[in-house]
Amino acid sequence: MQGADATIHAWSMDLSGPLSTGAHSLFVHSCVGRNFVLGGASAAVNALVLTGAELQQITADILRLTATGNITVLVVTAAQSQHVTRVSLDSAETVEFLQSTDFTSLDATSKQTMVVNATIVTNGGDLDLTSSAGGIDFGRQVNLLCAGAVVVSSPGLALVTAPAQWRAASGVNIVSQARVLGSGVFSISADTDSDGVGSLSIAGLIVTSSAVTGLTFRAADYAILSTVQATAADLSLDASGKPASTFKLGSVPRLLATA
Ligand SMILES: [Ca+2]
Repeated sequence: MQGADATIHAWSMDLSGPLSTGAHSLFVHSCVGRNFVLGGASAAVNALVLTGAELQQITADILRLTATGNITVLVVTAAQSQHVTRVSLDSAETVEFLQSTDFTSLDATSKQTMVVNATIVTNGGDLDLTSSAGGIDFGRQVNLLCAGAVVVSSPGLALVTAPAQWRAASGVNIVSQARVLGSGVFSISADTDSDGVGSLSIAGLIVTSSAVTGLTFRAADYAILSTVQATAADLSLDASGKPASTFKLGSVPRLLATA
């Protein structure tokens, strides 16, 4: 199979040789109600499983995995995902990231609340996490490390458990209402390559644990769209470090509350 969009609809799959759609997309659907597991080493799970080794056999521009059940993501290394420009996950229930992953770029959409319990790296592009009807829960010491832009979007709350670091080269957009739990520091760097492109947009963020000691934000620009309440934490806003950049305060639409 080479050079065209392709669709696989499967109850189970066992990929032992290369599968290439070249610059085109590969769509894999699980059967109705069947859960999907991406990554890890074992296919011995009662689900449609694409192991890390099988992922490494796939070459595609977009690899889109859809399930009417849950999608569980286990360990994926950069080598295993290197031939796929973008992995796209879409679950009618939940998407759970249980082990650390490293993709070129990634988008994940769940209908119910998404669970992110391990660090996600995108080494070549964007990271988009969306829950269409629930929230997004980030576990303790879960980092987002992104070569492009990070977008976190949900109608329900985004629960961030400090300590945590979100680092992106070209912007961080938190469309969800965020709550910061846990302890220690939650830091966001939205322009890690310090080229002046990388804004931090926050739709609302409230620290709800008195053990959170700091919010440390660095960005080329800020869009604070609603209340940021640091509670007992120190709030630090910094420019991104682009040479000759200046930090101007005074056009922030609402008050930054630290009490
Ligand atoms: Ca940048």
